[in-house]
Amino acid sequence: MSETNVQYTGDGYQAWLGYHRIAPGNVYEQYAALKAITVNENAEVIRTAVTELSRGLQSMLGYEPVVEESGESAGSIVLGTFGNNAIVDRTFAEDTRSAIGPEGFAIKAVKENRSIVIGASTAPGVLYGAFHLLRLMSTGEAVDNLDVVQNPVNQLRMINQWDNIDGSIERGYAGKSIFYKDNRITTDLERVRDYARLLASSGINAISINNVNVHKYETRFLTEAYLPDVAKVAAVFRAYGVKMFLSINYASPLEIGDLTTADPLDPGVREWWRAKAAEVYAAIPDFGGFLVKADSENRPGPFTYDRDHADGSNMLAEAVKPYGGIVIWRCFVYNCKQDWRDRATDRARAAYDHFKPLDGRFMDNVILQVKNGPMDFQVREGVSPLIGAMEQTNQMIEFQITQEYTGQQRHLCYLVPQWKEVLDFETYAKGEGSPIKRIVDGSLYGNRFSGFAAVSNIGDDANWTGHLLAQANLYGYGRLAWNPELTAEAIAEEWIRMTFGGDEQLVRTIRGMLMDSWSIYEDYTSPLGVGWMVNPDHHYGPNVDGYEYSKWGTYHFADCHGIGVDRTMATGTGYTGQYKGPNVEMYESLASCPDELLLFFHHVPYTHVLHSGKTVIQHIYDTHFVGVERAEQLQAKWSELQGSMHEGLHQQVAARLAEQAAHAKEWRDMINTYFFRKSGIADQLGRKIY
Ligand code: GCV
Repeated sequence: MSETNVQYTGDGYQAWLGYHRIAPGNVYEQYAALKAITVNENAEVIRTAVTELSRGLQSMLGYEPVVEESGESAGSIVLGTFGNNAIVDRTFAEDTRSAIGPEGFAIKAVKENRSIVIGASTAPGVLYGAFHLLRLMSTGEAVDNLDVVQNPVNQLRMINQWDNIDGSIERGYAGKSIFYKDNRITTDLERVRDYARLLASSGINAISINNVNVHKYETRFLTEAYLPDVAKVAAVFRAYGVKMFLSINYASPLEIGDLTTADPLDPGVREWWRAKAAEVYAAIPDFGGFLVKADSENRPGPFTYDRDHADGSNMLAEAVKPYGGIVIWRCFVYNCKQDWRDRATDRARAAYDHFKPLDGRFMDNVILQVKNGPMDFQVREGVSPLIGAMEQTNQMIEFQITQEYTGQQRHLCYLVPQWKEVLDFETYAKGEGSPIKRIVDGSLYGNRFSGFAAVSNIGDDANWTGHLLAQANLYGYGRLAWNPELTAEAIAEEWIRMTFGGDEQLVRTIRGMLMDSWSIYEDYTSPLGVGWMVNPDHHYGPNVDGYEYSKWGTYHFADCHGIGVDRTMATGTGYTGQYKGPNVEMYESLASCPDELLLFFHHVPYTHVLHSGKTVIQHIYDTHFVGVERAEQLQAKWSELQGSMHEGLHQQVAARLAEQAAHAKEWRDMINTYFFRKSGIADQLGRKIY
């Protein structure tokens, strides 16, 4: 083990960029032939690529490559953009070059002189190519035959920070914010730079740096007092090809201006935003645009003035348009004060009901950002029927990397398999062949803007994510946004090899743990898609009736006879009618509704028999017993890995897995007892229910 290899400090700070020292043998000879980096361009992002390559090679091979401007020395990594570097131009034929989009790259190994050439049409493309090469090397792949052409599938690959200026993070489970300290934007940007490295290396190209719930002080980010510091953060991300956005408060003209209204149709308000946009772009010329949560969960918005979301977003879009800016308008809009006892007010319906009628009214630099499910990032829920329902509107999907409802980074829950399921979901929006991934990559309707957004899971904990293995979710999100066709297993494996090295037993074990973890978490928490069952406000831990907005009664409608939310058109809220084609009937009918979503769509007696052959109540008992056993097995599997990684890394995960196993029991006991008492039906296997 190398002394200089920081990965081995055991705190996990280097994450997947630790670049383990490679031992002689196998591919080592190929890698060690690479002694130089040849580059003749000086763009900032290309300089970043050189720094990253030097750093990676030094860590993996133990020597620093020579950086030279020209020359054809053997064993060089040549970097450049098309039309600016003779070697790059010679290496890639015209048809390859024309196949490379703005952020794509080509990599080719030149056997004659054991060189590798990375070519792209832009500097960010070169950086992505450099990270790709480093990924191949740090996962032990051969590089002597490389012939790669890649373009990102999604245009926007964005991270949303929910960080507040006081240093807290809404739904953050890994310490305090790395962006804010003592009510100021941090001036120590080292950690922000390291975050930018992590993001760019996994393919992310955009970030909003403040919470969508914009409070008093963050509203002032748009003023002279803060803009210079905001610009400094933007500069750090710029060097990594990551564009910066800000979340804004819709009431800004009142809060930081001297207007008496924020009415989007008021000429004074429109002028105020135009001037504001000019100020922001003067400070940050490549500013991405605004992210907006309006008229939801008590946030201000156009409803106050009897205007709708199209009026609200278009007014902002007009202001940023001259600069190429965009407005990302969130569709997480529902009435959080609604009475859950009234079965006609179904929160799941809200986004579609609000937005679908507005299709065609949004400017072409507005994107609607829609959560993957209609409720709120539950361990299991239906896919949002709004995605794909608006043919004439730009849309992007929002995932939640931070594990608000999936264990809060104390429990292991690798979310990539869940996201894959959503992306592969057939919507029938334009007939067969309309999966979610084709809607959010813009190809189904030919949208101008589209892509992925996700709520970050990092904080100032040494290992970034609290639970070391939760790093796989951040990495996996970026990789999936780059290419949704990658499998969850392949992404897991890349991440494991880069983070822990290539010991085969270790790779197999951790990959298995990650791949099982979502279903384990689902087993011992809320069953069959019904969701929630968490403690109010902080959302951690079991509380069957506890969700804050269920104060008027249960949200799952469990009584002594049955459980579940009837969302059918025949007898329920009519939500199933928001889907298209065969999906309507699939969810409407008890006979065809998939087991895992049964209670999301139907209210059934506890004795209802699932496709699995079990009754609902027996399924609840069984999964909760099995879930605990499986959580304990995670612990056992991890303990077998002791000695195959730095003890510090091993210990931190062992501690989290112990907490998870203990906590799974609490879930099991609380849920099983509740339903035993409610239903009065005994467990067929006679296990003790506490
Ligand atoms: C940022 C849920 C979360 C809130 C979050 C909100 C949103 O309600 O619990 O913390 O607010 O979603 O996505 O806007």
